[in-house]
Amino acid sequence: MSKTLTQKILERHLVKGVYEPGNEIGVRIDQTLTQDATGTMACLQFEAMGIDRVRTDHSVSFVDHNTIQIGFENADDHRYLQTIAAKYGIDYSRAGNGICHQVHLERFGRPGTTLLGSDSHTPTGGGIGQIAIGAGGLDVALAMAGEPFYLTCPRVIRINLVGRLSSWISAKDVILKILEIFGTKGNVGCIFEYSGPGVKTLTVPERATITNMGAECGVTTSIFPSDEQTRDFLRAQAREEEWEKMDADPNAEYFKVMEINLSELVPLAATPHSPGNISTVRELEGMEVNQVCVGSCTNSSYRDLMMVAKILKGKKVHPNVSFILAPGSKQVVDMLAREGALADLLETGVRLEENACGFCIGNSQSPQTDAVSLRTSNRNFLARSGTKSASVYLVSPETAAAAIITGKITDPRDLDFSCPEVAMPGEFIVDDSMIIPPSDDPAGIEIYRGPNIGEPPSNDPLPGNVAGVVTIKVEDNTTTDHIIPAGARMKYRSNVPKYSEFLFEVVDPLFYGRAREIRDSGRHNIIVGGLSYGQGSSREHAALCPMYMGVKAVIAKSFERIHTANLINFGIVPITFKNEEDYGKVDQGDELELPDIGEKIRTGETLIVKNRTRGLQFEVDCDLSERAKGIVLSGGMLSYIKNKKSI
Ligand code: MIC
Ligand code: SF4
Repeated sequence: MSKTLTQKILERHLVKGVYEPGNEIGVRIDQTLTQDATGTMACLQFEAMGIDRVRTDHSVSFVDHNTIQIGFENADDHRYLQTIAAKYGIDYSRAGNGICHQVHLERFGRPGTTLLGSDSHTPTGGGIGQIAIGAGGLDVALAMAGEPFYLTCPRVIRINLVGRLSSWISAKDVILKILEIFGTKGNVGCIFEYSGPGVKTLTVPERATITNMGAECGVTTSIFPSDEQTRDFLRAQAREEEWEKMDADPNAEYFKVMEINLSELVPLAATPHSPGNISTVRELEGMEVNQVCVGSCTNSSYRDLMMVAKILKGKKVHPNVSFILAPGSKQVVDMLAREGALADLLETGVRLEENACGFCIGNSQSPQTDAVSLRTSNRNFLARSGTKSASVYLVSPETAAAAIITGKITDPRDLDFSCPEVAMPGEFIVDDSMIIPPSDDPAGIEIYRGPNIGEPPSNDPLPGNVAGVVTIKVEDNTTTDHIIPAGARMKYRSNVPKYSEFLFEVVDPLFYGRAREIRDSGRHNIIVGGLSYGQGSSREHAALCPMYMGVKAVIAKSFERIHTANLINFGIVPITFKNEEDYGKVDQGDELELPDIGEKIRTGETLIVKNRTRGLQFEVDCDLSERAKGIVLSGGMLSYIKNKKSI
């Protein structure tokens, strides 16, 4: 039987279930990655499992998010992560070495393998032919302990690339086009598999830009074949022996097939406040720009920054623009320095940030009030930049560079010079000295714990009846950035009681006070959401902090994949309206009851929501696998594991 590339890799790793789209399957995970903002909690959870060494082929702990370090908290977390890595057999990529996805692609990603990462942009690894999936920290901790990762066996969508990108158009425009077609919701349970003659025209970093931002469509992951381009990249990274040719069979069947002609693409932009709002740059041209930020795991490779350096060579940053650059990795900077491009960039008047997530997560370089900020990153959700009134447009490095020169949104094809060429180097500078290998004497390692690091909070089993108040009702496309902000608040990631104070801060700053009052009065908090609730990041704090505040159920029109898994892992029941119109039958402040919820989940009987305030009731769905039912009824994964007495 002909197979898709996805099927070939997943079947190689299948340990539970039958490969049949829609089924729950468990797969072995070869590699894991964690980053510091999700990693501390993941490591605390891993420690609680009582395993003495990670059981993956390779696990890496990256420090790239919280590198601003205002106060002691993040520096303490980094030290904790370093000691955990040394003790448990994990490579530790120090702050300054680069963004997890960029560094993982350069140094560790391997065709044909599985990678699970506690960050939603882990699919970047799909650019090198890996099945690379983002998940909550607890799921990654379980994978580090050698447990399978459970997912819905995906429906594979083939994206057939034909043609070749024209000058001034790049990989970012490809993924923005895909976002225009597929949108940010409705793609749960799918994988994008790229194929066709256009594939060989794209280098690995270009492919990685495309798979990285596939995350914004809500697919499980995206993957490119592993071919001669992949081999060239691995050779240039001095690890050609890790190459393996991987491709789909010629007659493989797909859930859907879609063709994109690369030659027809034009410069595109995602307009505020969603990566799914796509316009052509032409439609936006002339708009004055206050800030341009280049970097993030989407567009910070050697190819991208070299392109920006070449476009800007000999020019100055427009006086009204603040130009921020956050390189993806130390390797990228070393390369730019060797080739003189770093000096060219510095001459323009750039403001250089560390090799880290930087501006992307909103903990630095927040733009001015009402600013127009052009960014090469992947998310422009309301307030993510740190400035609620700012309008963030997501663009390619070429479009960003054009605005740095002109001070306005400019179609780069209108610049009065031709597009520079950037060739991939035959050899990258390989210096892994900022990756600290695990200790040879793990017993001798004492774990460092700063005062901001708390125990992961526990939860009680799900009560027989849930009865409480709708503490908040939110709209369609509520992202995890809305549920719990990152940016300046992220330094409390290891301190759940403190971090919980910022729940829904962007949407409704009074949420925390209300939730506390309801919880402390012995009632349950219930959240009501619209379509695609929990879009965006993998941050499990968007479930963990609500759990801490006594949220027992979220009733929404639909959910996104990672957030659903996180809710289940923390014992919060994800419930969907049977009829979307019933969303109108509940309001914030309504008293709700879900009678016999425990029993009904166990038996699969239809769940009823009684709205005591309005005197009406309606049916809802709670479609959980047997395993997920067990977890939710136990009050979350940690209690589930404890009850099973083993993992
Ligand atoms: C993001 O881009 O939103 C983050 C910050 O990288 C998150 C992870 C986190 O919240 O720590 C993600 O994408 O998963
Ligand atoms: Fe970091 Fe931004 Fe990428 Fe998230 S999206 S991993 S914050 S660079």
